[in-house]
Amino acid sequence: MVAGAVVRDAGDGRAELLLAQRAYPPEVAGRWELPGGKAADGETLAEALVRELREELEVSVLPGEPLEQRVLLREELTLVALWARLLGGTPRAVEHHALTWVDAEALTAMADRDELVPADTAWIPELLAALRAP
Ligand code: 523
Repeated sequence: MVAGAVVRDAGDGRAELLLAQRAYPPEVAGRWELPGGKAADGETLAEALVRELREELEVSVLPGEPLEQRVLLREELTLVALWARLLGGTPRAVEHHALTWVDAEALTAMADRDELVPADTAWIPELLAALRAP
């Protein structure tokens, strides 16, 4: 299972992260996540991320290094996040309720309000460090 930490330069030197609001299942609908999905047989995590974000967001991305935290979702299902950059397209919420770009302050506020998908909270320290890096 792979998710993408898609970051962009907001233009003024600040970095922003793309979050997607889940539409299903009911337990997590309305909460925000790093978008992604399950790798198919024979697919690398990077290949799966490229495919999933093309399907879910209609963008092409360049996958990079994995984030350090790996999240055990359930037995034999580990969630790995890869840093990624947009190569082309404007993200569109094909399967999600909505999409948003957040800076460190907005991500902190969402985390404080408990608006993230539970598994994804494992990445908050790493995400904030990257968003705050000069
Ligand atoms: N998560 C999760 N965080 C996160 C993702 C992308 C997924 O906790 N950033 C969990 C939520 C679901 C499970 O992983 O319980 C499957 O995610 P999903 O539905 O995005 O993956 P799909 O689309 O590959 O899986 P199916 O809906 O089962 O086909």
